Amino acid sequence: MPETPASPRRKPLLVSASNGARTWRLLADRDLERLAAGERARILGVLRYADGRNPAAPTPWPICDVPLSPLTRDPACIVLLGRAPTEALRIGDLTCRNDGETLFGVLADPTATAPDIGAATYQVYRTLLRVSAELGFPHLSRVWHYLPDINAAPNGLEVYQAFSIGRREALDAWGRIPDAALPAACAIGTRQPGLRVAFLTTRSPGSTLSNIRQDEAYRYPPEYGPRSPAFSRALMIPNTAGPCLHVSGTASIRGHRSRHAGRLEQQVEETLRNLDALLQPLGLSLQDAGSGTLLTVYLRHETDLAAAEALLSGALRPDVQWLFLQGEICRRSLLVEIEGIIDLLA
Ligand code: 3EB
Repeated sequence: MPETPASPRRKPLLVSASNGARTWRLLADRDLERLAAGERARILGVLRYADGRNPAAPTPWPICDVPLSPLTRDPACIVLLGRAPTEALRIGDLTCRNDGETLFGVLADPTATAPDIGAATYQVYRTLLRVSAELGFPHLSRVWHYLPDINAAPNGLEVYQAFSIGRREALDAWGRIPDAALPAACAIGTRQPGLRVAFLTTRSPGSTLSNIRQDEAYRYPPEYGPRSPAFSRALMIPNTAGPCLHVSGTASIRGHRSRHAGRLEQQVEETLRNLDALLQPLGLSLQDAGSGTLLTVYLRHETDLAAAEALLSGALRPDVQWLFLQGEICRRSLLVEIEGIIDLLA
């Protein structure tokens, strides 16, 4: 009998010992000081998660100080790294940093509250779109949105829906971004006032990914709000150090419907299936994700941490890094949302 040929390996992309292409680090903020000089020079900016009683010290980089409690380390910083040493670019009173191809910045409206989130979002998005174009990095790749009381409905309209309207109207007024090129995103609720938006934009366009298990969010039917949410399921940033995939907040949604209302374990499993389906067109599965992968996991209830962590540990390679945060998901029935950065050659 002829020997069966070894099964083809279809995954080398995510597996390599090299750290050369890494676009992120996950650190406690005291460890920012200890980053090696070479990496320190490549910092584009920081997303810092802390309970809000403990504000960030000033840094030479844009920092998005998010009042969400990390559940496994505190405070936690996601440090975004460029492919080369970065430099500051100033426009008005906003300072962004760039590496020649990618730009990072943070826009906040610190006093925005639930009733005025639509107007605040519109203004912040107008600024984001104008600034990134004026600085020469017009392609939105990834936007992080943190908004107060996301599940409240102070004017008879949910805060998340008002946010979606403000974002959509600013994009419509700008008129230059087709739906198929919308950025990867997340939108998470905090318990403090203030709209906080962090963004990555690029000189040349990235490419968006769809998810075969999920409708495009920008085509959700009106039952989820008068204007549909303007984001893509994922976006691949071309980076000379290696491609980097930004995965949007992904939840227990099939098509456009929420699944497994109130059931944590089933929601985590559905979410992992969605993430797996997202990677499928790349010839990859979640099992292939290795040390180039950072997942941020938002849990509505801190008490779900142990169960969620056990499920993730069972489904992912041990060298995947993750960060658990307590935050509110945009649909009330959802208990968990997972987003990620996957450095494909790291
Ligand atoms: C979803 O799939 C879950 O409005 O920017 C995930 C990621 C979600 C981004 C956004 C919303 C957003 O619809 C919610």
